[in-house]
Amino acid sequence: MAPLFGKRPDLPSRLAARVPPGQHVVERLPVLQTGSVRHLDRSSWVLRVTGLVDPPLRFSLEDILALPATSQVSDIHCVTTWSMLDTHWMGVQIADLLAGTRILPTARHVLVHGDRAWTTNLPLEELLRDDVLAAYEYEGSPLSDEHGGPVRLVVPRLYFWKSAKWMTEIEFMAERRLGYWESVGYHELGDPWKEQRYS
Ligand SMILES: Nc1nc2c(c(=O)[nH]1)N[C@H]1C(S)=C(S)[C@@H](COP(=O)(O)O)O[C@H]1N2
Ligand SMILES: [Mo]
Repeated sequence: MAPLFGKRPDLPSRLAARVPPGQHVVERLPVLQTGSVRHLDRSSWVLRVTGLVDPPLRFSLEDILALPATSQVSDIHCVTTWSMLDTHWMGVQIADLLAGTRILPTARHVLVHGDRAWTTNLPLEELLRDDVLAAYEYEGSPLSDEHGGPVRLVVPRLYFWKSAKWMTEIEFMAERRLGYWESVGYHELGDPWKEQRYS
């Protein structure tokens, strides 16, 4: 008997192999955040790259749009057990974003800041993977407020709470500092294939 997958009981087995343990597939990307959806003014928004980098960087949305663009199809896995397959994103790979600076050898961790003090932490090597994007388009349209526009992080290999919406700062640090969910018991890494939901 074929296993059932929540809202997609018809899921063919070649797709089922892409769904981590304990997850079910949804057809639309839910909208989730702490508090309400933010609206950031596109003309005054800036992204800062701070901490253990030389020099620090500061990007307007125009600056981001002028960097080399990468489009990518990713599977997204939320710790609340939904997964969405084949999401389409356009944005800037982290290597392209950081081309104008040098990460100091003492940097080991990053804290990614969203709007209003919301943060999430990542080990440096997870940020530097080539499937991590500073994304500004979702499914062919500019990223909406609901999904974190103008620019959000997309970290497909980890549970979706690592993908900071309304991104305003990427801070490089020597020591780990826990983000919003990590500090209340979510796993510090959050690998969906290892079901690293809570610590
Ligand atoms: N700034 C910010 N980013 C955030 C969050 C948040 O509360 N604030 N929530 C995270 C969580 S828990 C999830 S599941 C995803 C949801 O993204 P979506 O609304 O585009 O589906 O955003 C992540 N990024
Ligand atoms: Mo989430």
